Amino acid sequence: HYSFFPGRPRWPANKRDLTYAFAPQNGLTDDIKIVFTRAFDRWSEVTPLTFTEIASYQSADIKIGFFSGDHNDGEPFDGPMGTLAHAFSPPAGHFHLDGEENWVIDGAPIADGNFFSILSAVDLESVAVHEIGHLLGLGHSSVEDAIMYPTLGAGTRRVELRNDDILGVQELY
Ligand code: TQI
Ligand code: CA
Ligand code: ZN
Ligand code: ZN
Repeated sequence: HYSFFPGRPRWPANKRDLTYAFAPQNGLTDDIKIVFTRAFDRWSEVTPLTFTEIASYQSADIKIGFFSGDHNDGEPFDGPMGTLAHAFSPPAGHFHLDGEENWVIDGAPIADGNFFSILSAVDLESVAVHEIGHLLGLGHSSVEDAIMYPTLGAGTRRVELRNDDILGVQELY
């Protein structure tokens, strides 16, 4: 079953059109950005929310970036595996991904010259869909195939919202 964060934080009722931006220093390719577009679309399909990319990182509601190790928010990343990403509940909108993971898109590693191990491959879209759930106010679910279930096997892809995820987000919006 789905859950919410303590106090049930959510984006306010007068804010249904959310903007997002990528950290400028990350210099992300279009392939990577499209994965986030697909992940946001899954949630906008089942809610009155819309998500639009804007250029300004400063003024975006949702700020997405890849960071390594300590990145000054008190929750340092830890290299391959362990913590993959974290997102803060509404209305913080910070969405950080561990830049040291072996991220894959549609089964292919994001080319960056690092040593790549299939044993630690992490599907970027699966993590994006899960973290957006947190950004919208969902906590973890006890339903094993729900997007908001708290574990994901290495190399596993899980991107389709389940009924449990949909019922949870529709209770908020
Ligand atoms: N990051 C945790 C997560 O997003 C951060 C976290 C731990 C957390 N406890 C929490 C967030 C309680 C909200 C509430 O769940 S993670 C997965 C999954 C992670 C894990 O790096 O462990 C995904 C990030 F579900 F696969 F295990 C994304 Cl998809
Ligand atoms: Ca990590
Ligand atoms: Zn962070
Ligand atoms: Zn989670």
